[in-house]
Amino acid sequence: MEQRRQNVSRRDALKLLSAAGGLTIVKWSRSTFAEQLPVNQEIEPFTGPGPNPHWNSVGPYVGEPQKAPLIGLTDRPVQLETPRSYFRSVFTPNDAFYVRWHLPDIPNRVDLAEWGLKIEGNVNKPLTLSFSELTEKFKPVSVTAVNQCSGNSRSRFQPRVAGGQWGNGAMGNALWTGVRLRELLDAAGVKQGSVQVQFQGLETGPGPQGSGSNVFLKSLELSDSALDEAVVAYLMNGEPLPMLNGFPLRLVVPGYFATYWMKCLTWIRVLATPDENFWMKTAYRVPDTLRGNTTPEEMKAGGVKTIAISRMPVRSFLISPDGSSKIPAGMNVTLRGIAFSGYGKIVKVEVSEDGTKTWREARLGEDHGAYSFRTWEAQWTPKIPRSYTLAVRATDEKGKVQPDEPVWNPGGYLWNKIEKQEIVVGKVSGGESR
Ligand SMILES: Nc1nc2c(c(=O)[nH]1)N[C@H]1C(S)=C(S)[C@@H](COP(=O)(O)O)O[C@H]1N2
Ligand SMILES: [Mo]
Repeated sequence: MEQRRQNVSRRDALKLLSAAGGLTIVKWSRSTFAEQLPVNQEIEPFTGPGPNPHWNSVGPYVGEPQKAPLIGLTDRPVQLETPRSYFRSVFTPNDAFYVRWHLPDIPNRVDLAEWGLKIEGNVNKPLTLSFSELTEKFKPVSVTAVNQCSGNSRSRFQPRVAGGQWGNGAMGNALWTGVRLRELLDAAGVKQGSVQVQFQGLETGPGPQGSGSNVFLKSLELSDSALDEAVVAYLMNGEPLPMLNGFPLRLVVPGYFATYWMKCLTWIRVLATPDENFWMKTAYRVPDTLRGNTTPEEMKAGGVKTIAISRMPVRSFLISPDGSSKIPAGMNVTLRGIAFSGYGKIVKVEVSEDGTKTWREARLGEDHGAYSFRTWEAQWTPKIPRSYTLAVRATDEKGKVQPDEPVWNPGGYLWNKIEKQEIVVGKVSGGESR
């Protein structure tokens, strides 16, 4: 027992204890708490609409409990986008991590003394596990993985589609620590003939008009290999999860879009028949075509076969420079950014300074695992003062490379077109006047 638990450092264990004691109740009143937020010194001032105004969505900075000021998309349910500058670090800080909920009545407190994780349905031995049973009786494991909303970058879709008009900041990367989902399922004993496992969190409230759904439910196939890597996480970057990101427990499905990453996870339900609830049967489905592509015309004509969304296609981003200021000609600039893929390791990142005509390889940063952000950097010394179109594209270990063509589907999912950034190079700084 002692041996097994050494995966979690003493520091982590202490934090957990304080989570179980001091933080058992995370309480707030939305309206008052927001004003009391400490100003985060690391936040950069909004640099205004530069030549590339829409890396992030356009919205006011809002303060929510346990959160740095983030870009507000909607209030009820709360949706917050992470500003570009936070992606300079490979791990996204918990207080800057984006937030997305579907239903308006989200929990604002969880009392761990009363809370328990239920494993039920088509199992031999239904279980209710207390928070300390979860942390003490099961071996802690950690995985670094990107959490990205299926609708990240939806605001790029042409023609526009309904849904949160995210820029690129509905994503984040964290070290998740918790218990293997398979171990929990084994503890309860999945009965023969079971097909799926369903997840439910603590919130309620009316879903979309006419959907008849007042709980958010997501399910995965029991035979899905993604389940082998899934972790039920109680730590995010070594800290208890912020309430808005799913305290005290969330599902982490490395490589999969975040729609399956159930927050405030409280029910794990083994199903003997496929889940046909609104969030599986109607929402979060993509055309069963290459890249999930279709057209408004095909949709109107009907008959587009759809499948439940799953893994995230390969993406990459230039984080700095961000185009908010001119670069003097002849100056050496380090281009920096991130890349990731839900299909595995990033094997190559290339940059272009002529809008995708020619490419050269960037240097990859430290490997934090197949489903993590991978940082990259490249040197660039623009000699001629003019405007440049930088572009970045990544390739994953399956040989999938980002395309320069947009994708379109009615849900606004799976965007992974090559990102471009205008950079203005000005005259040599200082030199000419001396
Ligand atoms: N309980 C619960 N979990 C949820 C959701 C939700 O509405 N309720 N939304 C999912 C979707 S679609 C996304 S994009 C992610 C967002 O995770 P975050 O808010 O921690 O960034 O949570 C997922 N888990
Ligand atoms: Mo999402």
